[in-house]
Amino acid sequence: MSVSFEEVSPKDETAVLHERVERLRSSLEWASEAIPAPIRTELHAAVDRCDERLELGIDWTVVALAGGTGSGKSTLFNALTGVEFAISGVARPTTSHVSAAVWGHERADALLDWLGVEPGSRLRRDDAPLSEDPELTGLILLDLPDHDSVNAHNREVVDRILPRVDLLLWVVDPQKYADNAIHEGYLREASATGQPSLVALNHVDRLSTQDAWEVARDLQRLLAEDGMLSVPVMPVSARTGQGVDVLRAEIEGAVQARSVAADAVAADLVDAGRTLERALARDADPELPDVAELVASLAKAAGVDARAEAAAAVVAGKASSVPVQERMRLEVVDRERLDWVDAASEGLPVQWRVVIDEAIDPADALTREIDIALAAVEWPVADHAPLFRRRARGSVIRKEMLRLGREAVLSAIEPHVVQPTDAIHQAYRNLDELTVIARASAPEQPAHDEEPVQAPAEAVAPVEEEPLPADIWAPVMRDRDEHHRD
Ligand SMILES: Nc1nc2c(ncn2[C@@H]2O[C@H](COP(=O)(O)OP(=O)(O)OP(=O)(O)O)[C@@H](O)[C@H]2O)c(=O)[nH]1
Ligand SMILES: [Mg+2]
Repeated sequence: MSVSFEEVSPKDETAVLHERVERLRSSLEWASEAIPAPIRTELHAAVDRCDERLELGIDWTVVALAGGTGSGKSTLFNALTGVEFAISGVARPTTSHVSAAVWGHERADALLDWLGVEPGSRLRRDDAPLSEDPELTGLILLDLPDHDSVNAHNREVVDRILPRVDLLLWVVDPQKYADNAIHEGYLREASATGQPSLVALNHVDRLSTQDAWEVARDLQRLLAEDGMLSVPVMPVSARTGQGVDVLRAEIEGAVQARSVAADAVAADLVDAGRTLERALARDADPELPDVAELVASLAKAAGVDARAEAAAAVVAGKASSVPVQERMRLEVVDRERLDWVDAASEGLPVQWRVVIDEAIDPADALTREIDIALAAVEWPVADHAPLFRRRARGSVIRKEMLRLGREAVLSAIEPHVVQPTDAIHQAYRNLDELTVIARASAPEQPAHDEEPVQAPAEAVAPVEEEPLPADIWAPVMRDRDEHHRD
């Protein structure tokens, strides 16, 4: 038995994705208030979904047959498995619960539970002679209900399960391939979110070869308009079995090539990044304000500088004593704190200013912290020095007092101001990193976007000139460059 799929153990990939998901989760926690609630909910759902999917093992590839009622999903499921397991029929809609076929030695129960497949709807290699295809090891094939069902329960099942699927296999029939419901409701979405997809044009045994080819070309054109420029259309007949081998080979390729599940998780994260873009400012790079400057200002306001000068004066014999340590003034801390918040949130959306403001200690708490820290300092004793050492001793004690005072102030603000600001900046950068990835992997816009009303007549002409391919069962692919020239 080949275990080639398992050999491509994508452990490192899982680890990297796990790390990213974790970073995203903690960034969301830090930044929660800075992100509008609906976006936050969406992001949390994406994070949980990715987390759960990674947890369940990306060495399984979940492929789902999706499409309208009667397009032949269940029949195709049976053709691919070689077992009459899914119920196909003439009463519409036929399927209202999900069936799964599992090609693997393990049971994948946790993953099937997560997908919501009932125990009685799981077909395993041990239970039945699933098509003997070692190349499919690791595949979980799902037969879904119809996506645009008259039955609300069916639609709910599909909408719940689709985001959890690694590879979508859309099954369309020649009558309904152009239906808006599938293009607008699903294919554009799958293309926008980057969810790996394949498209099978079923029922082609009912068409002449010429008609099948024309429908496949037209479907390819519509897919390009949906943004699916590199998704092949595979003509098949689930009833006669024509084209099913090509489709199976395509699925094998997906299962074997690398982890489709990892791709799906990555795409999910990229999509989360796109959602996030709405909540982040473009090209903002938060900078930590000057900590030394803040410390120096606060220390000065607390009288540290004046006391250091006084100590030097005592050493020089120009003063008799060093004044006592003053209490920190609340209004000074308040002002310095606000300046800090302003500088720390420069260039960021306004909500982030609020988040930083809330993350750092309020002024009264900071004032207390600074007072406590300064009161705990063991200050050097300033006494008269012999004449010839006055200058040097004065300078040393001045510097030492400044150093001790500033260190004390720093120790008070570091955990309550600097660290929380830094954590929020880090959260912002982590989130922004995701939007950068999302922007980098944005799908190519179909050329037709610029002319939404109608494709120009000349765009159709070259299609008609296409020679009929020798092998009608080969996937139909529209050349990208050709598309751009249209
Ligand atoms: N001629 C022909 N008939 C097909 C083909 N595929 C499916 N059928 C028939 O079309 C009807 C519907 O097929 P199903 O497999 O139940 O369709 P489905 O997509 O699962 O439908 P729902 O479960 O209602 O969503 C059945 O009578 C099938 O025998 C095909 O490729 N060619
Ligand atoms: Mg069905």
